[in-house]
Amino acid sequence: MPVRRSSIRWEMVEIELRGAQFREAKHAMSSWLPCRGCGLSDFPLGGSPWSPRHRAMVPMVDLGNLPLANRLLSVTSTSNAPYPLVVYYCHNCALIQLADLVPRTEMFTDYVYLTSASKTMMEHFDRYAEGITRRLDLTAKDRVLDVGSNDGTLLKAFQRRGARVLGIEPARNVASIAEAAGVPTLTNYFDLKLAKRLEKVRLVTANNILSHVGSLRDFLATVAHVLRPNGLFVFELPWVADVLRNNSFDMIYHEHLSYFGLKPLTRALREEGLFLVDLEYYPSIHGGTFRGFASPSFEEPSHLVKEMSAREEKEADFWALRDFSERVPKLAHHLRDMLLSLKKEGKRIAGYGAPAKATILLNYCGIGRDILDYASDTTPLKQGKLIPGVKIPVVSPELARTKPPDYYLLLAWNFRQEILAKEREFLDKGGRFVVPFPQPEFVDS
Ligand code: DWN
Repeated sequence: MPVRRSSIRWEMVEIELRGAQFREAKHAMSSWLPCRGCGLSDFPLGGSPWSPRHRAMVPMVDLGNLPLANRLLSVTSTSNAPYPLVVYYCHNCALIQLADLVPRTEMFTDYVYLTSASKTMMEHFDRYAEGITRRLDLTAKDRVLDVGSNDGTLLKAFQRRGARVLGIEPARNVASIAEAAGVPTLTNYFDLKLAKRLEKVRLVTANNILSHVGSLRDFLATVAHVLRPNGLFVFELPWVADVLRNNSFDMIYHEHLSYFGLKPLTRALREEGLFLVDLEYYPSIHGGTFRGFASPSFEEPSHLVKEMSAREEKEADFWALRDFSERVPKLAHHLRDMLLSLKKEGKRIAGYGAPAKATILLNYCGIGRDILDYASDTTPLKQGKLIPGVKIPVVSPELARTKPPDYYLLLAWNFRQEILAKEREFLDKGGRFVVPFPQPEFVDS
């Protein structure tokens, strides 16, 4: 059943944790906001302002208290504060979201995720730039503004096709990687104050950004402000229907404030003067991603917008979320039991990848250093650090190859195809993968 708010009362959480660190973390959070999509916090029952009121936002999935997913620890670090992680459903607009917020400066000032860390994403964003350049017939006169531009991977692809570009990226360390690669980047959050200093553009892109945005409506209004009348807003997001269907609860973490379906998104866009006119769907990107095309002028939405919106009526509604909340703890137990059985047989297990998701999967399931020896990851910014909470060391693939495990737990499961192809030799020598979703399973050669 959906959790009740009372089950996450601060007092109880504190007793559970008894940690000074947690008390500090909790004070840093703000909570109990109205819905991020439609702005409603409660409905009058019966329609009169004097009727009793009913909460629009209901808590549905409680993952407990978990550390910040991307806050990898240095070996000597002691800061590892857990924060409550509870998913809410808005009965008014159907947006699935978090209501307890960690200050964004804690999460995005220094960042460890780089878009260029995988071949899959490099190729995906190259095709993205190609497709949009053709669709809009972009020329050197047009400027592309990418919000949350990370290491500049997408903008670099637009530059190769002759466009002028500007990135906006709040993480200083990541913005400087983009600058060093020749992508002009402002180290800022995207807001109206900043947008008023910018020229109007033909194309605004924001990939995997809307889920991270606290003031969603302000953000969309800012996009509308900066777009030319013939402009387009193009964005990618994991589709919440896929998260629910795949049981991928590890996509839920403090950075991800909203889990978008098309219905609440279309409504929020429309209320800020943007119309969702088209979609593309990429089932193998981040476990299922849609690319939205929103225009400042009204057009009849494409067939795919209508088709996916219709599917979502059942696949991302209150009941789908409730069923998901019941499946998650069962899956977590099952996965841990599978790994414990392997340990009993004397097998060596390591993690493959150290994505943000791994922090949630490992901490929620209770998969610690007694089970995983290390996690191998290609990102130099992550190597030599520890996964928060469980404190599993992250090592380079080169180091991992000197001491390969019998089993890899595929933490970067969204790159299954790329990774299985790359690890042919490990598989051919009898190594196996444990893939956690949609149900834990073994994969061998
Ligand atoms: O929204 C977000 C998404 C888009 O990206 C974020 N808030 C942060 C990030 O999430 P993530 O960390 O879960 O992303 P990835 O892309 O699933 O991370 C994969 C990790 O696995 C990277 O650290 C790179 C690593 N990797 C590897 O070690 N070997 C990846 C591949 C393909 C490999 O072969």
